[in-house]
Amino acid sequence: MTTEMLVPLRAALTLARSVVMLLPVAASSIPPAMAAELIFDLRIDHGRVSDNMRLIRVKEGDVVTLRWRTDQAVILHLHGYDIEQAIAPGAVTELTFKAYATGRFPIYVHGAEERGQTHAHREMPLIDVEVYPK
Ligand SMILES: [Cu+2]
Repeated sequence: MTTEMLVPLRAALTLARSVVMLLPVAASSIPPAMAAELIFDLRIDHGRVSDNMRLIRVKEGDVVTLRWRTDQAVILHLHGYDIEQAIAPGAVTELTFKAYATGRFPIYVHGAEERGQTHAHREMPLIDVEVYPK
């Protein structure tokens, strides 16, 4: 091997070493859970959401936005997280929450008589949100 070939090789090794030393710093700046911001578009027609959108699956820590359209004014209730959101026709209404709790959380359409945290629903949930551990 000639000296002319050794010089670029040594430069490459030095560069490789400095890249390796930088890696731990770069890795620590990446969030460990890789939480995502997720958006789901949902449409209510006659009090129902189409079957293929009736189950929303996310991971713990995700920031979830449900973008609602509806043909009639309703109040939605995300059980467990206990978020109520009124939605009306002619607009897109966003319901955003951070999925900090794992489990299955139904969203029901509320009538005037269904208020507060503890109540039963006779009908099926509009959709279910499933939050999986990270
Ligand atoms: Cu409810």
